[in-house]
Amino acid sequence: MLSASDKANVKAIWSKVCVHAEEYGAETLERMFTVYPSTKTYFPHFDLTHGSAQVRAHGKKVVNAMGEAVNHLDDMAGALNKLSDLHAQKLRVDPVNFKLLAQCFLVVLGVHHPAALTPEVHASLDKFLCAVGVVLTAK
Ligand code: ZNH
Repeated sequence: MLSASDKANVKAIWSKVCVHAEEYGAETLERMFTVYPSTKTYFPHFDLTHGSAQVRAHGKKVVNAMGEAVNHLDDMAGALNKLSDLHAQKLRVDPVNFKLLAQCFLVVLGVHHPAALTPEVHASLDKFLCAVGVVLTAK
């Protein structure tokens, strides 16, 4: 469960993240595909080369979906309901991959916002991303 201070930490750093959804999303995906190549198997239909327009567009969608969760921290399951169906029933993404994506996203935030990513904010974001993963794999 996210505490009140977790929620405040996530909202605060999100104000710096949301304006870079496409850039940070694409960097996150590029790291994930490079560091954990097995994750590429879910995207056989994508051009995964550096700078790919598909990766940029998908990265933006992913970060904006996280933003929806940030806007509904007290009802993430409701906010992500349709996405949860999509991931569980259609895409059938193995839950381990959510941890890998979260890990890469945290690295991207650390690169771009080293001062903002204090240990406390890091911990709150880790809990938040874990909660998003739980919602998207619950079904
Ligand atoms: Zn996912 C899709 C989000 C994770 C895989 N996704 C998607 C989308 C979104 C998302 C928003 C779009 C939808 C529509 O269009 O309707 N994801 C997300 C999030 C997360 C995720 C938020 C976390 C946090 N995914 C994930 C993972 C994976 C995935 C981990 C693996 C690895 N997704 C995916 C796919 C897809 C998606 C494959 C489809 C793509 C296309 O386009 O085809």
